[in-house]
Amino acid sequence: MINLLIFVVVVLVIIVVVRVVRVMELATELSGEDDSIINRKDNRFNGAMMIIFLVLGVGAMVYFTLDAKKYLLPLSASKHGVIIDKLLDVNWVLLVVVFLVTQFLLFYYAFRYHHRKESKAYFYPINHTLEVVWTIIPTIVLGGMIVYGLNVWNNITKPAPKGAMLIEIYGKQFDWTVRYAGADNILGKSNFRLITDDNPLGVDSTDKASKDDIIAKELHLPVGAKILLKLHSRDVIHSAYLPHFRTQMNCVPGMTTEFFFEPTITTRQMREYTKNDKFDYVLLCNKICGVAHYTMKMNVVAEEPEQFNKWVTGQSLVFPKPAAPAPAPEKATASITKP
Ligand SMILES: [Cu+2]
Repeated sequence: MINLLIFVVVVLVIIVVVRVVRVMELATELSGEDDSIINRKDNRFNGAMMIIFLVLGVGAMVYFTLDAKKYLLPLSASKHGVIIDKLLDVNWVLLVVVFLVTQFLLFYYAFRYHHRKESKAYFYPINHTLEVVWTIIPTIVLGGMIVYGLNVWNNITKPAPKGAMLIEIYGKQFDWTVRYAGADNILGKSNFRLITDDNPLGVDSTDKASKDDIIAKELHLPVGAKILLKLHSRDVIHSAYLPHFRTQMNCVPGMTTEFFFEPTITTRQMREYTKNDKFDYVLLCNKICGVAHYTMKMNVVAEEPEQFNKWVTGQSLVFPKPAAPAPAPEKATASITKP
């Protein structure tokens, strides 16, 4: 109902504007003025419109930017995420300052120097100093940003330290499976030729390291741990994306990719921070990989190491140990007792 009312109001406003313009045209005709000649009033009006456009435009930009804040990710839940966010913040501050200054000058000058019959443009052919200044300053600023950005990039893609906890993330159309390396922290070898219904990751059962590997349908991460994700795909290119951890890496069939990160905030803490009891971290596919791409997500739980250990020990092994055979019933044996 409210939408219908808004629509009716918009239509009425358009009709009123059209009528007012027509009345103005008729008034000009009656006064005998030639409206094809741009007069001083027109120029002043256009100049003033420049300022109105500037104020409305910047006002709308500020309003919509603040309004869109609710759609942004909450604070970063990983160590390297903090430096990525800072890099973005620095970029935004620079962009916004330059944008505001240039837009103000652009529209203010259009207003201030609108055409007047008596004024004449000042001929100003060249100024080398000015050109040097506006070339050198952007060069230094942009050069600084590139060096800063590369530094951050090298920092987040540096090799994982020895002993980092290995977790395999395996993507296929259209779900994820997780494999933990177990007590030895070595993921058993895998090969796509070994994939069966019972062995969806094609793990090699003859490899000793695979004996304690654990398979799971939920990704649990102990906070404070150093985690090295090993990423695989069975079919097409997927992209494992953990937005809250500022982590993303392609999963490419036929090769292993990896990403090292350190989670810092548990799910419980993030629920408190976002004041949302239903908040959950999520692993998404961020590469359009087929018709059901959008369904390709997995729940992620970040928790204290003790809780994580409890959870991981309750998960099933990739190759569950065969149940021990039931003990044979004791045979009644005649015993000879010496008198
Ligand atoms: Cu995918």
